[in-house]
Amino acid sequence: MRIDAITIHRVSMPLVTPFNTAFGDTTAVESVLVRLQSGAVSGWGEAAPWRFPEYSPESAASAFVTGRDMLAPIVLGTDIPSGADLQRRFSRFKGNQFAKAAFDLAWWDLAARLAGTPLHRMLGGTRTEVEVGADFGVMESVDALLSVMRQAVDAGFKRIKLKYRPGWDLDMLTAVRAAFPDTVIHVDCNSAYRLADIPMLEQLDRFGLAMIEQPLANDDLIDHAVLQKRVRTPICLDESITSVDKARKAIDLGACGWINIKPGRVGGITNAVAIHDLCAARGVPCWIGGMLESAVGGAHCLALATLPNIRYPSDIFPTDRFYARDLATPDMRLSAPSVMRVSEDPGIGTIPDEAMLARLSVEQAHLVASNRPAVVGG
Ligand code: OSB
Ligand code: MG
Repeated sequence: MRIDAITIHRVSMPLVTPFNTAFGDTTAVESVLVRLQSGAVSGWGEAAPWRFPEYSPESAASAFVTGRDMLAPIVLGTDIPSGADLQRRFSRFKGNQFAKAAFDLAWWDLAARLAGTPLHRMLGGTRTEVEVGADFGVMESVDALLSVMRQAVDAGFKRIKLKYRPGWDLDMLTAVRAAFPDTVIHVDCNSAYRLADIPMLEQLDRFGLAMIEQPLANDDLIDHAVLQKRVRTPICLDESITSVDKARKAIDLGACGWINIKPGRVGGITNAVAIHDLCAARGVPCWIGGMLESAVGGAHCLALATLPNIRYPSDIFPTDRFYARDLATPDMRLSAPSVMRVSEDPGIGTIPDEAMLARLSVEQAHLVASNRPAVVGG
């Protein structure tokens, strides 16, 4: 379809409670929203690299500029027949996966809306209800963590993910396991450790964790393969998997037993589906990760989580877990304990609320194609 206009917003969404991880402590999530317009129909995408390049080398500010000055010009006024075509055009620019993802997600929402089809059906999803998990950051005390974990277990969450970093590590897990001997738990280290930490990481096998998420450097595959030979607990790669090629190399090296697929981190839905299919063919199970996106990004994650090789509850949360009010409508809600139902409306079934978008936007750009036939570049 021809892209007649593009709008890009950088937003800052205040959290109801800080989210503290090995890469930093955060009180507001910075995210980039892209709207691609074709005739009278618009599609929305979102990618949330956050304010600082702490999780990955990108920031919301860099993704906004990359989108406005580099990606939008090769999209505007041209016909984009497929996600693969969009990715081929973007491939002349290295990296910048979150910036690319915001456009790719918008393309998929637009394509599904133009077809009058829910996105999950267009992607070949095989379920309409998705399992989601509970997540807890580093808290002020272990007692505080135990009390929110009790609420989550009582509410029926089927797995709990705990952030893990120096100072919030083996002692915390020992207390958690004593209080919750049978709960499915995993830890997310957000790349806090190095091979020198193998003695500590080997001790994690004692806790019967479902997996250890991203223990080593954000751009590493080789050291994770070394570590995976030393621990029984499967490693789940998050930060390290930024492309289909990285996923293939991780599997070839034996660097992980699971892959967490985040559409933002891998450059969009086109690549997320390709990684999903590769992992399915290679027998590596996956789940969908999140970056505390608004319900726009959350709805895209839900659609991806309907794919068949998603085999563990995903990081998709109800709006009220992190936000007083969602940027988008409808917001995210559980349909049953630990379960969300995917929208049957065309596309993702979710759009930003105009007033919320105006209130939360830090900067925005609006580009309109001229009516002359465009020359395709790239
Ligand atoms: O590493 O998975 C991560 C949030 C922001 C940045 C990185 C990560 C996370 C989460 C998300 O852990 C948790 C959730 O969506 O519930
Ligand atoms: Mg993670």
